[in-house]
Amino acid sequence: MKKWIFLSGLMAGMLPCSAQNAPQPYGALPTQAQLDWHEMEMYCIIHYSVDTYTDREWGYGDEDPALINPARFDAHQIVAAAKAGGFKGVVVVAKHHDGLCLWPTETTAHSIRKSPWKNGKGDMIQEYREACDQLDMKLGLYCSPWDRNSAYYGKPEYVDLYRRQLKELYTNYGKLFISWHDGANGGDGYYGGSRETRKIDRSSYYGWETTWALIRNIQPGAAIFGDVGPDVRWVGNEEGHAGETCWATYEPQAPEQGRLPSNGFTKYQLGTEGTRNGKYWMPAECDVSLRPGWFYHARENSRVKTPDELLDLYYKSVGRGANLDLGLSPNPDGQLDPEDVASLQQFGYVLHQTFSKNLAAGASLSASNTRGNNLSLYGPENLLDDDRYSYWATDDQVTNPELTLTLPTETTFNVIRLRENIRLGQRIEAFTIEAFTGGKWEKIAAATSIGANRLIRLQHSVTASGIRLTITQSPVAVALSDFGLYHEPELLRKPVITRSSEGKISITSSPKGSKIYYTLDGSPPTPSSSHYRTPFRLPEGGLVKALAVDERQQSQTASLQAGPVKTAWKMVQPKYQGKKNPAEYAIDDRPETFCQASSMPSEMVIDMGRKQNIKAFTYLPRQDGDNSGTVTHYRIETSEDSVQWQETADGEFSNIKANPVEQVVIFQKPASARFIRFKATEILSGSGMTAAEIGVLLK
Ligand code: FUL
Repeated sequence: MKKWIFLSGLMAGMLPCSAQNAPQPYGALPTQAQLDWHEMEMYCIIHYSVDTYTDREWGYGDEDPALINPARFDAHQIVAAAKAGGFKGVVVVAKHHDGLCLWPTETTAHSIRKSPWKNGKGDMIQEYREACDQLDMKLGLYCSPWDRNSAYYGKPEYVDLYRRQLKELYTNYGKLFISWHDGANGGDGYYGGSRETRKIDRSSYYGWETTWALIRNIQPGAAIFGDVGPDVRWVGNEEGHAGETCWATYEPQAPEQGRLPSNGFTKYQLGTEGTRNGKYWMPAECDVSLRPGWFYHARENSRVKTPDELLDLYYKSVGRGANLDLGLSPNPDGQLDPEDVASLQQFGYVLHQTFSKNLAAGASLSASNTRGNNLSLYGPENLLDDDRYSYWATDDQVTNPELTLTLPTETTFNVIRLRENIRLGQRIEAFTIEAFTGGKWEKIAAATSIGANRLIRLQHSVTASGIRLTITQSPVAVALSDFGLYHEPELLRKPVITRSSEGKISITSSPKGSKIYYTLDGSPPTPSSSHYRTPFRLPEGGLVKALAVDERQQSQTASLQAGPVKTAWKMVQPKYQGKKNPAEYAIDDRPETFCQASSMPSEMVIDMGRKQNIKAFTYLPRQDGDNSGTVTHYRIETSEDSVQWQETADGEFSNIKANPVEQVVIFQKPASARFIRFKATEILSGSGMTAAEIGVLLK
């Protein structure tokens, strides 16, 4: 019986529709490479290169390849950690914007051949290939189109060189699941020594149509990712979440209407939802790093995302029909830090615990309609097998069917999963779920867009003996392939540490009732550390680490690096910048407000009230989703008396447009200062700089 259902389900998806009276496919449809990509659900992206040693997010292009000499580079350790997290493959950054090639390329001298690692005979991409093969993981590659090293960048020769790099990578390292193309383009760089700014027209310069044809020719099974596809689109943020409603179809906005979209062109108008009935099947990838930045920075060691943060992102990406692409950042030794590995492992463990058992298995199913009354081919039993393409279908005119599951016993669950047979397109628009609990039917959930996957994570567990699914909106007959009920074990969350503007530290934990322990000296907290009972004052700031413990579990450690209180701080200059976003908003300790200067160059001078020993400066860009006025290049000066000034730091806030997290500038040596001047030498757009919060860290 099982076998027959499997075969017939497969045939229904593959044979000419009329032969099996199968529903007509609806709208844009996925290719085989896209179907394979959907089935992966999660993979990692690995950033390791010169930035790992220079402590930057984007290299300038003049870095010495000799910087790369890891003592213990171990592709196996990195890929194994991804596998333990439940990820199905890795995308390796073979060349980032700095231009250094991690494989022995013939196209440029700026490569791993110039590094002392393995006497210039090493090949990191080959080592990842071997690790993936050993661990049964898939491999994908990212070769940055923007190259701040190449003298040819911006000229036609570079496009040819870039294609030769892809040819080498896609010919010599076996089968790839994805060809990953970043959308960051042009700007200042080394460019063979000319050290200038080069701008390109992102819609025409790269000749993407030709490059895609080349990729399809060498790697026909690889999905091509770019900001705007063509196979997989960027979700529009680097925070790892898709829209609550998320369509796998997409239609780019003008001026690309009517022709194939090109990578990078509409990057910041992407939005997280896609386009209902869009012309192309172009599902979203949600990329986000396990750490705040994509590359390893020791200062971010206490901010590795915890398993519960990863779970939250999982439900907001994979749970909305998108894929999750999690950034991993090997350290200068060439491996992942133990904290990163531990977080991946626990995340993988909880996923496994949750999804290895479908609690709906064994239920008896009854549908208000089954296509042609053909139960063996289109009956609801197909929802409970492991085949993503066998499905329950209704007659053409039945678009609001109901399905009732009677569970063998009262069952407790907190996650619901639905999937459509996407070989027939994305059809269902909305549905509701009721549970038979306490002797009556109760609505427990309602959601939109299903597609490849829809997960509903309930706030509280529900115990029920029956479940009713009602499709409330669908333009055509339904073709649903999976229905699952799961129980996610409850994790003791890491505590939340906050600091009030008066310098009071509060720590809370969830679920409530656990005990909290903390340290203030940077050491990891344990149950013998100080026991937190009530908020305490920490006016000078510092590093707070906390841990929650209950009778069953111990949480991950939470950390907060707090600066000194700003109650005595004064904005010396500018005095006032309009009613709406005054300069003082940059020092009000409220990240939701931001100041906005009216012209460039913009600078602010802050009086911190007294002399202090400052080790770092922090800048939080505006957090309202608009990036106008965000500072990309800065200069910081400090002074004890506001007469004599010293230049303390200058540089670039790389990748701040796509990833607007707090930026920390650590000074070469601590500065004794009462006054600080922050000057924006370049901003993203708009007339003057914006800042949500400016701060310092004390020695
Ligand atoms: C971005 C790049 O600019 C970042 O450096 C990183 O590689 C990320 C995955 O894509 O757009």
